[in-house]
Amino acid sequence: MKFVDYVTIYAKAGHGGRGCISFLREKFKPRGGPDGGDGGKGADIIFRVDAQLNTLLDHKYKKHYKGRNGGHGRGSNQHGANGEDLIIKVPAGTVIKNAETQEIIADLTTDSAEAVVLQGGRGGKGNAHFKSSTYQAPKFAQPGEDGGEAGLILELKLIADVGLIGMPNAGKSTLIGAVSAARPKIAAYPFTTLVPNLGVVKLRNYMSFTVADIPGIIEGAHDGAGLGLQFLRHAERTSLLLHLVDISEHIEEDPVDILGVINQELSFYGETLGGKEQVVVGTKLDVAGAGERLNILKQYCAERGMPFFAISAVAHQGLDELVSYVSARLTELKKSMPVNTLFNKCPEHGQDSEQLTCPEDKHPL
Ligand SMILES: Nc1nc2c(ncn2[C@@H]2O[C@H](COP(=O)(O)OP(=O)(O)OP(=O)(O)O)[C@@H](O)[C@H]2O)c(=O)[nH]1
Ligand SMILES: [Mg+2]
Repeated sequence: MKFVDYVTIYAKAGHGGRGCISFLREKFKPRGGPDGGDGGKGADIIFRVDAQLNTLLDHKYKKHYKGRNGGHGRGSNQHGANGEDLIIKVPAGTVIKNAETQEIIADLTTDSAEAVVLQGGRGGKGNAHFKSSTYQAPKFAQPGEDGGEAGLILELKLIADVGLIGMPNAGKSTLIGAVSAARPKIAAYPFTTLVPNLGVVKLRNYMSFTVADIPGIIEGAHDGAGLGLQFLRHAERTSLLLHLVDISEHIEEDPVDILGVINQELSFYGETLGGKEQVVVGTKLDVAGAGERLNILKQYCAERGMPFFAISAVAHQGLDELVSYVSARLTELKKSMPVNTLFNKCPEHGQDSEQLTCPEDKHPL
């Protein structure tokens, strides 16, 4: 399926129905008084997460959404029908922004989470409302109000605990394939992965964490080289980055230089990634030969107190150690971070669900 993670759409909520001007006329009630009903409310535009979705593809082709208008009020105090709300389904991790102001309107991260992004217009009041002791026969009613309308940017930022980053061919997809049920394409040429893959790593103690395999990055990516930096948005919400560096014997480039190039690109992307905690992973241990490149990288990390693991995803070496470390570290990070994608958040106040109530108003989570 095609992966789309950025679209611009236009949406308009429904217009409120007109209030009615009417007077009761019955055989023995010649002046029955005003009985014009109110107009119905226009449809709201609501965005809702559908866990089955993992792309914004639908919105690439359908770009205009319009909510139904409210029905007009009628005589005999009949209220116009409310326009049925228009629900637009999006994948978990969708950020909705106003296209003009770039303001974030909603960030929908959990299944079934929803947000009213544009309000339907209020229905107008019918003339029955305007009757008073001095004004018995009002000949006016309110028109319905306009519904909100706006250009909206939908941006998908995948929800994953761990992001795999590194040069093309570093072995990112092979790793995710070895530790999860994900089966991405793997090949001996750069840019095999063109869109991110998600995998769930299940541990023996029934814990699990999610990993995002991000397409490879090369020097100059911030200037558009290779696939650019666009896919790094999917690493933004992760708690930990696994930085994969190929340590095979036949590669000439210094592994520390490779690490530096990628980290430079991450800092070009911004603080969210440049400052994120990393675990350095030397890959393809089975073809590391005498281990010269392995040792250079290992020593570099040791000197800087950076966690380092050497693995072979093909020969299944070092994977258990890496997975155990990542799982333990995520648990620690979870404790120290009050708001994190690992938690269910209070939909109203973004509070950590490990607490029993949201302190804002003490409602249970
Ligand atoms: N010998 C050996 N080869 C590996 C290992 N891991 C990956 N490879 C090979 O390295 C090549 C690239 O692996 P991928 O997993 O596709 O690399 P990637 O980082 O996902 O690459 P891009 O998607 O292009 O960014 C493939 O030919 C893999 O078979 C490993 O542990 N040992
Ligand atoms: Mg790949």
